[in-house]
Parts: sequence; structure tokens; C-alpha cells
Amino acid sequence: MKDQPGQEKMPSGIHHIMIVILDSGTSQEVTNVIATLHIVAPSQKQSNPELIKMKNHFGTGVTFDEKGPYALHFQITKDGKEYQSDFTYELK
Ligand SMILES: [Cu+2]
Repeated sequence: MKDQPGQEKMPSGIHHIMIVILDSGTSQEVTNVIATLHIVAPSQKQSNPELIKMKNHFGTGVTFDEKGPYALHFQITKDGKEYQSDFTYELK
């Protein structure tokens, strides 16, 4: 995808990762956190794409070009507390 003048610049990559963080008490979206993402590809290649704050969520663009399972590890820091969440995405 090419950037078009006048359009919001989208992160590069062919996959768009979105993380919406909800407060479990109020179900409101939370964006005043530090969020990091660590990805381990099927070949064990590691990357740390920068998460960009996008209105009500965090997002980034990545390219998954290897077949197999990707391990996605999110870490969120809010008010000095750390929260972690792990996901697996399989590219077939
Ligand atoms: Cu986004």
C-alpha cells in the first residue's frame, strides 16, 4: 500500500496489529499507559515494533513473511505496575 497525500500515514507492513486496553472495572478504553510489543517469528527472529497511540488503541504495522506460529508478547506499564499478555498467531 502506498501513502496517498492527504491521508493519515499508516504504519508500514502488511499486517496491522491493534491493541485495545480496557479497564476491567469501568470497561473504558485506557491509553495513558506505556505499551511495548515483542514478537518472535517462527525462525526465532525477534523484533520490537514500536506501538503508536491511535485514538483509542495502540497499533503498529508488521510484515509476517514466514509460515508458522508467531509469539506476540505485550507488556503494559500503568502507574508503575506491569501487566503482560501473550498471544500466538499462526500464518498458514
Ligand atoms: Cu490503528
